[in-house]
Amino acid sequence: MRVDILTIFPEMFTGFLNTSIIKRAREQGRLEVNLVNIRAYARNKHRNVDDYPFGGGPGMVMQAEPLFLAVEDLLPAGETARTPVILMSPQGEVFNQEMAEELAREEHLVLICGHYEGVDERVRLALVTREISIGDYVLTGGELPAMVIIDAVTRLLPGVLGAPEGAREDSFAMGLLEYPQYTRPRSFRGLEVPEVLLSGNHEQIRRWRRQQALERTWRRRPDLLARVELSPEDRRFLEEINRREGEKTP
Ligand code: 9D3
Repeated sequence: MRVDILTIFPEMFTGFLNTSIIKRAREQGRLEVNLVNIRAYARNKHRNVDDYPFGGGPGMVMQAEPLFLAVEDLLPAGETARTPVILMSPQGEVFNQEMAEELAREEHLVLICGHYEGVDERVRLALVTREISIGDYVLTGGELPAMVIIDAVTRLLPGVLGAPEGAREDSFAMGLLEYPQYTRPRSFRGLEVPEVLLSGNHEQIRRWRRQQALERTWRRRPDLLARVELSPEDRRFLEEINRREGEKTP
């Protein structure tokens, strides 16, 4: 997959792109990242890419022209229809695992990182095909959100994680939060590893983990339970917690 990132702060990406799994994916040629400084497309001598808002008001607005010129440079006419041009924006659709899976199936993405108080509306109207937010909190720009998306998408690309199950088996893909995990030593400062995990009884271990995941999800993220496939045994277990502690399950 190729990802073009349009930003006025390309240096923010260097640590991220040169670390761990993202670095390896790039070295393996599974991820190709092209950092584009929007200022390179500014036509005034101070390389400004923002201006005052028409109608007045606080702050500055990112201009349309540098973003149009940059995207037109990156996408040949035939590719504009196929390639998602994504604006990182607090007003976007909230990012989730399903969107990560969808984006991981694309061959090419263009991510635009906004800054200042906003972006000229004509960018949305005539350049951008999708707007994505990473959640309801206020950041200073779209660079961290772009990294979040690249991170979530890259680990889904074929061959990036060792085993192909690696990506599928974990909590959000299963719809439940994870069960508690332990490693050596068995006893740490008086805190013991649950006996069942030392028992060697794999059926009991499987059931304990499933129940821990169910109980943890019920307590912390009951909203997730509505979309999980529950076995009759799962339902009996959740009904038991409900009886003890109150109603939260469908
Ligand atoms: C007065 C300015 N803001 C009203 C709350 C608008 C605003 C514009 C730009 C607020 C933040 C930003 C910078 N943030 C992003 O560009 C951004 C973002 C975010 O702040 N939170 C979650 N996801 C995203 S994606 C891009």
